[in-house]
Amino acid sequence: MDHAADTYRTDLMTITRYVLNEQSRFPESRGDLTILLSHIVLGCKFVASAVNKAGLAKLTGLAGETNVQGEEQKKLDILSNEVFVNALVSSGRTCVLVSEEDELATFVDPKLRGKYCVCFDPLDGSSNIDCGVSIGTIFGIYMIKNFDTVTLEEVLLPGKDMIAAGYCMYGSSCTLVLSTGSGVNGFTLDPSLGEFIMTHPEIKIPAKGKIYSVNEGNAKNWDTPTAKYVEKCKYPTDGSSPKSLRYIGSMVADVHRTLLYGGIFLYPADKKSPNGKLRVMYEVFPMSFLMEQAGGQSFTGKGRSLDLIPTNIHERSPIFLGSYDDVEEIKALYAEEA
Ligand code: AHM
Ligand code: MG
Repeated sequence: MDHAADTYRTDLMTITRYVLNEQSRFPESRGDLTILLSHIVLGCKFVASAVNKAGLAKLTGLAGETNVQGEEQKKLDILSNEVFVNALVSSGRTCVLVSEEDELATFVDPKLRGKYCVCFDPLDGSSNIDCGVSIGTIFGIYMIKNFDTVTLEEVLLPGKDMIAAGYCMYGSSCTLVLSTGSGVNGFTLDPSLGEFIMTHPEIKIPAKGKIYSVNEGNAKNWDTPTAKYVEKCKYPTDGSSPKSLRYIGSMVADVHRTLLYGGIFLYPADKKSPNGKLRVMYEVFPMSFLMEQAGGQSFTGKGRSLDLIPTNIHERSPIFLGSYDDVEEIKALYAEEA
């Protein structure tokens, strides 16, 4: 009998092994995406460690700067942005970086350029940093043909053109969820090994869920379809049970729960914010890509989220994403309105 195997799993599917396996399905691949992803994974491990130590290292608190959206920036946001910019540039596989924390896109020095454009929010959910609630990194990756001469206009691409997307959640454990366009897999950081191990293979979102997730404090400014939908969640008229409300206020955590348990996450337009709050290129697109890859869907109130074509790198859009059938319901309410 194999005693070691009784106590320990000894054949581990690390994220590196998984990505290399994926690469071997494309014999012509030169391993560029594998290298890029390993640099992103390094960035996630660094930020995970910094988040864990934040209280201890006195990294929390305001750094006295404001970011592009005029929000106060926390020290951990700045640190995380630096970590990812350095990791991405030094991979030698990127040409343009779009970060929530930087007003302008970063064009990588031609000597270090590669074919990928990475859009990312280095530390999302900043209002949750100081109280130790889950926060995360979100990223989406495009391949750019003419990367030597790439211009800003050439990276304003629809989300459906992304070739990979993912997020890393710094929560009770550190979980990285990734799709390279053939399904979604989840990996959990084993701190003793310093490796992400596959713990959630082939994630599929339930077709219908029992949870809705929205900031109800904005209800007085909602449009009719959103208001009607949330009313139906609480007072269903078809004999079904009311849905439960869960809202963390960290997109990564709210989307992660939605992906695993099913249900719907909404950040709608409202009278004060006609485009909602969440940013198209590094929040809406990567999460919508993952949802579709897991069998769910994502809607903007007008159409499929991944069909949007951004006109600037920090553009915002309303978003409704999650279980296929739940999103169908909100789509029907918007169709009634049209
Ligand atoms: P941030 O980029 O400033 O952290 O804001 C994004 C966050 C998302 O994680 C979350 O879904 C949303 O803001 C919550 O907003 P609100 O506090 O308005 O409910
Ligand atoms: Mg954000």
